[in-house]
Amino acid sequence: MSMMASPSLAERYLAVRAQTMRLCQGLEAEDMQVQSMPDASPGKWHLAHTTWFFERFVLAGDSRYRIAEPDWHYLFNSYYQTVGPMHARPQRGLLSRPTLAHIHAWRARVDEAMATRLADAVDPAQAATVELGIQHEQQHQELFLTDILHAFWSNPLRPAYDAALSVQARPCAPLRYVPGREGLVEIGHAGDGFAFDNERPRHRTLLGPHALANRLVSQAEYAAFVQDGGYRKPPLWLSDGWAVVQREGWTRPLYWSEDLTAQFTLAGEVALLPDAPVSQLSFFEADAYARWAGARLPTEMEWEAGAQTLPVAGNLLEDRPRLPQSAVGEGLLQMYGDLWEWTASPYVGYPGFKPLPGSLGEYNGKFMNGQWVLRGGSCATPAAHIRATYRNFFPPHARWQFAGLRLARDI
Ligand code: AVJ
Ligand code: FE
Repeated sequence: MSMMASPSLAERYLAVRAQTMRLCQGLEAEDMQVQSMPDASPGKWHLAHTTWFFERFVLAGDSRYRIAEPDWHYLFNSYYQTVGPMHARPQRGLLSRPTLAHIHAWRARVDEAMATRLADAVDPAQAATVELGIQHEQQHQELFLTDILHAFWSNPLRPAYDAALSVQARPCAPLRYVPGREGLVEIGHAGDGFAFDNERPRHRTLLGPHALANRLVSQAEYAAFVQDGGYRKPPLWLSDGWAVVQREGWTRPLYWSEDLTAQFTLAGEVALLPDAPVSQLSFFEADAYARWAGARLPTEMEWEAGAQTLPVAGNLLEDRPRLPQSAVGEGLLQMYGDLWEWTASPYVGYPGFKPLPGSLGEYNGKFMNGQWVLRGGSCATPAAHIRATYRNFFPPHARWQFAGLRLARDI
């Protein structure tokens, strides 16, 4: 039996902050400045916003701590209306000042103050806010990678985030359907471990007879949909999805080349990998593919019931990200890691949902309209951050995330 104590809050705080810095390795100040579209943020902004979160929600309540740059709170508040006004999201790329060096210095100062603070006894409410800040920083680690990938894709030189990343083309398991649980099942988070408010309360839900595909949809399978004219057949699409296809001229996944031979990844431009999962899809594309394949997307309840008994293991972020991999093995594969999975479920509160009290109640609850739930985490999701009950969410047209799909069907 291991005699190692679990890491303290202070140790986990510092480890997660250091992990953010590891993701910056190889990036230049210019890379960190780019905002390639209104929905994406500059890398520099992610570094500052996560720091703001700790300064505003933890340190600001401490009379021994001095906020050196109160004006920065306007710049790096994301969407907390009850905290105060904020700089417009689409204009984050205009913030050449403070410089990247200033933001690094701010991070160091906040880390020092946090370490001092966490060396003393912290009351449970403060500890919960620090924990939320840690989980928040982990969410932004994924968003950082997602946005830098989009920024590099937007540059005609198509620079690689990490040219040394291994690109493997290995075969994946044949597509199989695994029957899921039926009847009343419990989903949602209960107990002591961390969970966001949107994962609670644990409650019962009714599942019909269904089966989940054993793995994610592959690039070869998705290419067959494209070649079959999938993006030109209105009956395959939801009405709003078809409108986006028309308006934006979608003909293939966001990062695929027009001739369907290449894709843009964190390793730069590489060949399509037929057996690796198709990624950077919107809900609309995932839904249309499922219809074309004679299947459907799983509901989030079906997904969670399938994942509940599996160990949380897969291609998740440890030190540096790896590309999504092909799936090998038996049973349900890739439930965790590789890519987030779009579900058929709209993002709404569970029965009895209560947002956190105060300003942090703005964290998740106010986004519960017009978005869809994704499950399972991706190659950019920190391994210590994901669990069976975790609910990610994005609008149905969003297609720059590390997101793909798994098929499901009624049986
Ligand atoms: C759950 C990924 C949709 O991107 O706004 C970051 C995560 N929440 N800061 C988002 C989040 C607060 C959130 N998503
Ligand atoms: Fe945030």
